[in-house]
Amino acid sequence: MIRKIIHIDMDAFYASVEERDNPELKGKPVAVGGSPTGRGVLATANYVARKYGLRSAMSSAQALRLCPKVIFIRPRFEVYKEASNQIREIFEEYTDLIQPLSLDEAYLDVTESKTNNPSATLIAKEIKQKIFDRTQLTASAGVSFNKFLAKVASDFQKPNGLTVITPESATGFLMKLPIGKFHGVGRVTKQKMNLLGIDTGADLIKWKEEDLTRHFGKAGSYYYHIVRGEDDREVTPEHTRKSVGAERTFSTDYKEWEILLTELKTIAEKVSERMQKISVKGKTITVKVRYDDFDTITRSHTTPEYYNESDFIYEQALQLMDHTQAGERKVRLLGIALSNLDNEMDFIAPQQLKLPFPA
Ligand code: DCP
Ligand code: MG
Repeated sequence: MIRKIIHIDMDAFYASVEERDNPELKGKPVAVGGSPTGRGVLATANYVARKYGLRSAMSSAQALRLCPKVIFIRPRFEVYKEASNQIREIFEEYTDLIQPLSLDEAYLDVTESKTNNPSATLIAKEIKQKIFDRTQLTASAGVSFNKFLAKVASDFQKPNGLTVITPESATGFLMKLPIGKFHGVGRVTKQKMNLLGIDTGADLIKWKEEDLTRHFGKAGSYYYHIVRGEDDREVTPEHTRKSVGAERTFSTDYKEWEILLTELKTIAEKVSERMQKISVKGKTITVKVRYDDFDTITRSHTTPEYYNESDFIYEQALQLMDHTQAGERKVRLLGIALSNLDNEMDFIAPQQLKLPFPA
C-alpha cells in the first residue's frame, strides 16, 4: 500500500517568532542566539540575515562580521515551545501518527486521516493555513509516499512552500536534485561525493551499493536506497512520559507520623533519582494516600518552577500530607508523583537544543 506522509517544518522558526512579537524587526537581519562578545552561537537567522551567509550554529562573532547590522536576540524557549504546542494540536486534528523531530518539525502519516480527507496535499494546505491563522507563522510542507521524500520536499521551496512528490515524479525529482539536498548527506559527505564526481542524484544512482558502502560505510547503503526513492521507515509517534512517581505499600498499616514521614522521604528520594536519571523536572506534585480501609485520596500542588531535587520534593509532599488524614487514620500506601514535566519535546534531535547560550 502506498503511504501518505507529510513533513512540516516551520520557517526560520525562532527568528519568525521574534519578528512576529516585535514587528520593528521585519525586513531587518535578525539572529537568535548567544552574544557576539562571548562564545555564543546562532540558533537560527531570519531569511534577510541568511542573504549575508548567516546560518544556524555559526558563531555569533562571525555572524557580526558577515552582517554588522544584524540584530541579536536571546532565545525565548518558552515562547517557541508554546508555538510548538499549537502546531502539534493542529497535527492532532488530522492524525495520531505524528513524529516530531524538533520543536518546529514533524512527520505525519495521513494514510488514514481523522478527517477522512483522501488528499494528503489538501491536508498539508489546510495545516499550513491553520498554522498561520493560529500562530501568525509560516511553515513549509512536503508531501510524499515516504519520510525521506517528504522531508526533501518540505525543504525544496522554503519558506512558505508546499512541494508534492508523487510516485511518478520521484525519480525525475531525485535525478536533478543536488547531492547536498539529500537529507542525510551532510557537508563533509557532500564534499567527499563531489570529489567522486557525484553532484546530483543522476550521478549517485549510477553507483553500486557495494561501492557506496566501501566509501561511506553503512550510510552508503542508505544513499543507495534513497536515490531510488526507497525508504520504508515508519512514522513512529513518540509518547511523552506524563509523570514520574514512586509509591510504597507497607507491610503493616502505620499511624505514626514519624514513620510516615521517613517513608515519605524515602519515596521522595526515589522519585528524585528517577527524574534525574531521565533529566526531567516537574511543576505539579501529587501525593497519594491509601488508608487502611482502601479509601484512596490524592492531593496536588503546582509551583511556578520546575524541580526534581529530593529535598524540595519532600518539602512539597510534606505540606500536602497536612491536607490528608494520615496519622489520624492508618495508612497502607504512600505515593508521590511529579507531573507537568518539562520534557514534552524531550525526544527531539539533541543537537537542536544543546547549543550553549551564555547567560
Ligand atoms: N536550532 C538550533 N540550533 C541549530 C539548528 C536549529 O537551536 N543548530 C533551532 C532554531 C531554529 C529551530 O531550531 O529556529 C528549527 O530549526 P530548523 O533547522 O528548522 O531551522 P529554521 O526553522 O530556523 O529555518 P528553516 O526555515 O530553514 O527551517
Ligand atoms: Mg524550520
